[in-house]
Amino acid sequence: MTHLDNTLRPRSVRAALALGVTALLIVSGLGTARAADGYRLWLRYVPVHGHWLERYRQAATELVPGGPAQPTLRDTQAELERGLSGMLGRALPLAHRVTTNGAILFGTPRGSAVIRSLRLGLARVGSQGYVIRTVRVDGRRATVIAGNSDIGVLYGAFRFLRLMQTRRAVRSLDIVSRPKLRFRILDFWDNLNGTVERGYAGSSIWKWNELPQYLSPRYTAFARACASIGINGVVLNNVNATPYILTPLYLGKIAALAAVLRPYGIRVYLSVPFNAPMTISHLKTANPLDPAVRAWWRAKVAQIYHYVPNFGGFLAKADSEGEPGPAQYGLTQAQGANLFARVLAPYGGIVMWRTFVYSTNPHSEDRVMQAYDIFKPLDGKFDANVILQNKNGPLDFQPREPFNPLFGAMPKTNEMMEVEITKEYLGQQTSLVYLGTLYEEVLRSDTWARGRGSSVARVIDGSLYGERDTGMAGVANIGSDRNWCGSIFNQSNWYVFGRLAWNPNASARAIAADWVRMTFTNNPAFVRPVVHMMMISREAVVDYMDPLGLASQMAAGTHFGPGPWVHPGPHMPPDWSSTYYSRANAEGIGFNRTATGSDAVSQYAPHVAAKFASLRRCPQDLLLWFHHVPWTYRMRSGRTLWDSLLRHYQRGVDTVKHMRRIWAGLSRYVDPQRFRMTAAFLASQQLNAEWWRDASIAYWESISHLPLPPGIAPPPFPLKDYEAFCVPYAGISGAGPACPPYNGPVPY
Ligand code: BDP
Repeated sequence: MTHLDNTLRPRSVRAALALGVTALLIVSGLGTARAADGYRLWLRYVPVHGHWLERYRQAATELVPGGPAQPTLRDTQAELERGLSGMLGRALPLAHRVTTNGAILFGTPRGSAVIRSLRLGLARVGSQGYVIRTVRVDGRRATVIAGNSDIGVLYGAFRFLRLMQTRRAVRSLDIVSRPKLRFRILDFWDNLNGTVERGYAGSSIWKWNELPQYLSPRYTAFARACASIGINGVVLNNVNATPYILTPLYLGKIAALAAVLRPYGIRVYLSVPFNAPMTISHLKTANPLDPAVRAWWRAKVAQIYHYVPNFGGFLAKADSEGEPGPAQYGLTQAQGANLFARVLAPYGGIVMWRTFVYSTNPHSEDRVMQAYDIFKPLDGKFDANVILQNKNGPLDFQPREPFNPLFGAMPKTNEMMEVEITKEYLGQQTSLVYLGTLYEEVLRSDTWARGRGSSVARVIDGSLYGERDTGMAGVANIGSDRNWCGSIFNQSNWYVFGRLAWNPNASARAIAADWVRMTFTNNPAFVRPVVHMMMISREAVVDYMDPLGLASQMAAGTHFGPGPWVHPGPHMPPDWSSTYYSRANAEGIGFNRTATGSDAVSQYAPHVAAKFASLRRCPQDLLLWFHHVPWTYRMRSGRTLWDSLLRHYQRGVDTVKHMRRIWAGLSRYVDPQRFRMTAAFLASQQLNAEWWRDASIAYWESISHLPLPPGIAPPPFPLKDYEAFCVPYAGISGAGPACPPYNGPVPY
């Protein structure tokens, strides 16, 4: 470890550190000792007390960097200093070799002869994993945090800090971890004018007008938070992309951002419009078969890599919701994707090609079947550096959907999963919905693609078909709000996304518990009820928005609040309307997707298809997704469908009330600022849930003409008031309000 001697002298370092640690705490972004306003996320590093403090102090006596002071290792050291001094209340001396029991040695075998000599079996952890082990060095007990790359070491350091943050024993460690997925990416739906499509946490965190000269400290704080959970890629701009992002003005800004993110292992990707050659350079066509178009993209990609040498690649939304794509030229999705793949391949770039594509004749086919029918026949036709990006379900990020049938259906094609972290369809900013359970539900769904045990997790981690390029993308919920995500609990969804992208088999409950401990407190009197609240929160929104397999019943445009009455019209395509999905009429409700209906069930493996197709065996929480069922149908509970449906709405409201009560009893464990915000948001969520319940019941009553079952209160307003009411500006970026001014009673 001579390298260290060349740069830093231990004794002077020790002195400098003692003086510097206070200053460090004051100036260091997430480490700032400020009011608990959520800015520090789960990286709060608050002081440890009692017997844990004693134990941890013994286990962390000095820091020993094992490698040259390159940016990533420097940041790792800074994080360990910040975390340990925050938690242990004292600065740790820096040493160039292990001198005391409790040393923390971190680095790579390449950078440190000691780490090399420890034979940690690092071959198992690949380029991004790590080993944390209690070892003896020169007769002293030390903890080694090692990886094959500096970034692996950084991930390991965050893991080590998490152990202390969540009060795990650290005396005798042997942790081996490597990411199961290669690409763990946040997709920002951020527009260059600072608005965020479906964003509910303020404006974009990318301050394009300030870049490249001014680099907000937020970028570094963001990068640290991402690295702490293993996120290694960021798509900077909206999938509904504008061409400006590809122009030199923006490439310069992107280069500056990429340089900030780079030490944290985060690569930058861009969403690109398929017709950019036409809009930027006035080519007559964007047809991928045209040599001029191919040359244009080749030159453009060369230019991008000139600005950003570690550029990650493209994300493409093509032939979808008005975006241009290969279908316009009569070409396949593979021909479109491969155009990008071939120009990116020489640089090692990838193409994330979304399967959220509409068929050219939208009226011809059940909306949820279109992607499968378009992509399945193209299996094997995509270049090796293309990854198809499937939304978790076949429709569009609804509170509950069955898994997307494309998972497992394309053995010769890379497939990654896209989920929304932003809660566009789940109550948006103020509702408390922990999405870990939603993600876990889809990851654990068994596709039966290669028989039992072919879970979606195994499709996307490559263990089913052996792909190398695997991944998961989450539509970010991050904005410029002080608390990053619009609410404290929304932070848990960023957190769980990262953790599941690292290990899609991890438990949503265990991750929730870690997050609660790091974000609030380790006191079990707080952790237990809050984790419980998080674990029931998603089912609550399903109950009061889209119970029993209903989907897409929200208000048009804003997607905020109920809109089961939204029907096709001159400005409302059928497959964007609610009635298209509910198919409710005087006899019953639900979409018949069995062989006597659209036959969407046939897109699943036979075992799964048979289960979904059987009225008796279909999971009841997906009943109306697959079946059109009479109102009088007897459910397994013995109640009629009508009775059961209405009770779900009530149950959803009751769960929110229950969550409110839980939170109300916890004020003594939480600082006032975060307590009050969460309490107020839960109050608003209850109103939202009641609005959903009442409006939905009023509407279904008008269709079924059945009396309300006992115990279900009649809605306070007539249906026409619910139909006329709307919240005009909920998460509609750039565009005007989604409804006319409304002057009647306010049901929310
Ligand atoms: C829909 C969103 C829309 C997105 C689209 C997409 O409402 O804003 O552009 O998904 O994923 O759910 O492309």
